Amino acid sequence: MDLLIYGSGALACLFAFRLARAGQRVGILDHWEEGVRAIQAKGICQQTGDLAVSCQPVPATSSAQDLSNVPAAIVLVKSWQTAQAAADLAACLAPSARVLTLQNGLGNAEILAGALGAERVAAGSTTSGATLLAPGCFRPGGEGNLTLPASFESTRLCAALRAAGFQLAFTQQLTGLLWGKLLINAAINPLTALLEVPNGQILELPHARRLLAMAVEEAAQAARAAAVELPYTDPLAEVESVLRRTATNQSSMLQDIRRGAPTEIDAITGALLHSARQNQLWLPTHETLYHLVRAKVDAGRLADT
Ligand code: KPL
Repeated sequence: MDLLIYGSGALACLFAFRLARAGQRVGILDHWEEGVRAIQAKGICQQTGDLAVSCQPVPATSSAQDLSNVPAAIVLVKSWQTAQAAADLAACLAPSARVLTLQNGLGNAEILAGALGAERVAAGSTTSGATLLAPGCFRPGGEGNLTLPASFESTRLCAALRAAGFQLAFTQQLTGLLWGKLLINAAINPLTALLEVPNGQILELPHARRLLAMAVEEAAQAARAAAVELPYTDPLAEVESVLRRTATNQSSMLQDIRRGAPTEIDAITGALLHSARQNQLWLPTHETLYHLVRAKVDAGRLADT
C-alpha cells in the first residue's frame, strides 16, 4: 500500500477514488462497518449526473490490526473521531510515515501529534465538496482548493495528490490556513444544516445571505482578536466563491444531520466561540447558530424515540 485514507465518508471516498484511479495503491481504514463492507464488495463509486464510474479493488478494513508499515496517511474522518484515528494510526504506520489531516475544525492536528509526534503530522485544508449517496458511493460537489503546509511540498504524498489531479497550493501560515477553513465552515455549515438547502441556495435566499454576511463578519473579528491573519483579504467574497463552486453540494453538517450522525458543530462553531471568549469577544450570530444546530439535533433525536 502506498497511502492509507483514514475514513470512508464522502470526502474520504473522493480522495481514495481519485488517487486509486491515478494508479496509487490506496487502502481505506474506518470503523464504519457499512462503508467498509460496501468498499470491500464493490470498490468506490463516483456518481456524476447519470454516469457512475467504479474503481476497484480498494482494500478496506475496520481494524488497524490488519495493517502494518503503512507509509503515509490522509485523515478524513469527522473531528470527533480524531482520537480513535490517532490510536489506530499509531498502531499501523511505518516509523517514517507522514500524516496529513484535511478534517474540519480546530485541534485535530494536535490530537494526532500527541499520539504520533508533531514532526510527522501536518494539517491542510480542502474546500472540495462531496455528498455520500450510499456507503462507498459519492457525488463530487465542486472543485475546491487544496492547501498544504510548505513542509509537505516534496513528500511522496504531495506527488501522489498532484498525479491524481489535485491542484495544490502551499503555505507557511498554518494557523491562518486552518482559520481560513474554519471561517468558511462556520459560515456555511450551520446555515445549510438548519435550512436544509444545498450550499448554492444560501446565495439565493436574501435573509440567509444576510445571516451569512453577519456570520462571516463575526468570524473575521474573532480571527483579528486572536491575531490570526486569514489567507484571503475579503472573507465574504471567499465564502461566496466556495458557495458558488460547491453550489449543488450538501454541506457535511447537513449530511450528518440527515443521517442522524453527530455533527462537527463543537469543532467548528464551538471552537470559534471558544477562541472569541478567550479574547472577550461576543459573537451573537454564531452563538445563536450553535444553539439552533444543537436544538435541531435534539429535536431529531426526540422524533426518533
Ligand atoms: O467543507 C465543507 C463542508 O461541507 O464541510 C464545504 C467547503 C462547506 C463544502 O460543502
